[in-house]
Amino acid sequence: MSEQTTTEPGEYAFVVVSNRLPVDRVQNPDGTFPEGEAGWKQSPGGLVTALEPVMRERDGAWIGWAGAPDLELAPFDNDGIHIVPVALSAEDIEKYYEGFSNDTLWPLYHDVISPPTYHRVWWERYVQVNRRFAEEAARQSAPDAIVWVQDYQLQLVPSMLRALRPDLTIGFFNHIPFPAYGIYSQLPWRTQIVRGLLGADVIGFQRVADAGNFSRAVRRLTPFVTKNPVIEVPHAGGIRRVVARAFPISIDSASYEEMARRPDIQERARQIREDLGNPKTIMLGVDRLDYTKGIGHRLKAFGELLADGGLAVEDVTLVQVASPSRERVQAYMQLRDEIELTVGRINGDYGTISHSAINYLHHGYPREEMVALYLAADVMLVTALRDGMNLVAKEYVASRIDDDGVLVLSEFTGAWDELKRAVRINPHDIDGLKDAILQAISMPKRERQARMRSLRKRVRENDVAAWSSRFLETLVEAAAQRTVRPAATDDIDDLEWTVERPPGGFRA
Ligand code: GDG
Repeated sequence: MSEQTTTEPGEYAFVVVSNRLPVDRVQNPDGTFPEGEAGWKQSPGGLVTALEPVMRERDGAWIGWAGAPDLELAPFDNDGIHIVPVALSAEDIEKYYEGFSNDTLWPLYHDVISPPTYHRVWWERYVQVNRRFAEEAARQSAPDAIVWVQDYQLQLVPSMLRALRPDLTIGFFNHIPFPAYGIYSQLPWRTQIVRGLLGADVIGFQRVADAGNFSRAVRRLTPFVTKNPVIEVPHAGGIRRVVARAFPISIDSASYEEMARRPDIQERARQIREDLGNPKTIMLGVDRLDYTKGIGHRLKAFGELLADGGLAVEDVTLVQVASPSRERVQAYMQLRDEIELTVGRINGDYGTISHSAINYLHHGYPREEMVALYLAADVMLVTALRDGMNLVAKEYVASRIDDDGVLVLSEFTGAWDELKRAVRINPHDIDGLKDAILQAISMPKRERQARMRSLRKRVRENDVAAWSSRFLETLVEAAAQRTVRPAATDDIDDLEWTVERPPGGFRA
């Protein structure tokens, strides 16, 4: 990939590129759009909240897909952010999004919990769609602008964009894990993806381990020198420094605290407890219905506790919010069937007329309702088999303004690296998970409070605003020292993107 083509600069000094736009189209219940209204509503994500101030301050644009096929929409302004929709056809969605992003990269990057599917036509479409995003970013960005690319759907954008606009400062953040090389190496396009990412000045990961896995992949697949956290990439006759390190993402913790303090939300939490029959213990799971979240393992442990008398259905209710996700991908359809079969069995076997064991909710809810659920729950179960971060764990902690409640947390989440006062579990160890649930339920109040206070402090100190400032500061610094010295050899450029490190290394 060379730098022959350049694009005329645009006018935005700070550009975010993500698969989805931070706004949702507002629809009437019948699917039509309200006449005379803007028709767009900001989606309530932490990322938007964190970046909004930066966007306003620096003349920001956000490039992404509007979420429905074949929407050819002109750019528009929404709440101070310039929104630039990228159109995706039904075939783009099928091959680039549902296919390569969600059925190849997602399972591969989550340690092949579900087998990844490799299709060359999906890959080709991934390349095409990434190019479209890169071209749009090149068109929108002002001279020397900062561009921040988000997530695994767009891993080729950094190098495509650098080729089009060498003046830009480019950051990339990967929201999901980056797997160990033994797993990553399955990917037929492993070198191209690494090469795509290395177009950035800073590549951010959730965990130190993810950044380490990426650097090891670079060492195996390219001849580039890595000096943690810097990777030296030959470029235009010199060396370009790329920083690859961890920036654990977080939530807008103040907004969760604020919601938790609202009397109407506290009242709703009381109402939820009452509607559930005021059991001694309410346990809660909140997840997108995804096979990485370990919902089946959680249900198995809970079902066994009811079966062996460790728990009684009169005393404990599990509320499981499983919000609909990727419903057109085969593995997700199958997962839904499995989970719903298990829930039905457990409720059939252990429920009574007045008590269901599991309150299973296959819906999305407003954020206020989620906070009421967090406040109502004595025990929060986060049993992911692999998770980049897991924001739900942080949201639960931030909402517990009463310093009460117990977080049971899988060690395979990024959140575990920070939230060490949670009750740690290995979700594959069902007996261990059962013990942890019993420990959480019977934990004395003093211990619950001590743990929750420390967890809350941690989440408050590293909120999403701190996360984005740290990333952007690193990005600006890295860009300032981008080219540090001439390359040691003239021919290294030829090696740049074409050669994988042979077994035993380049200089064996
Ligand atoms: C990816 C990575 C990483 C869920 N149901 C409802 C609802 N949610 C909200 C939660 C939370 C978010 O969705 C889910 O975030 P997670 O972090 O738990 O998981 P992923 O969706 O898999 O996110 C993950 C994250 O990116 C950020 O980098 O942490 O590892 O996989 O905010 O509250 N929100 C509402 N109603 C629902 O029904 N309002």
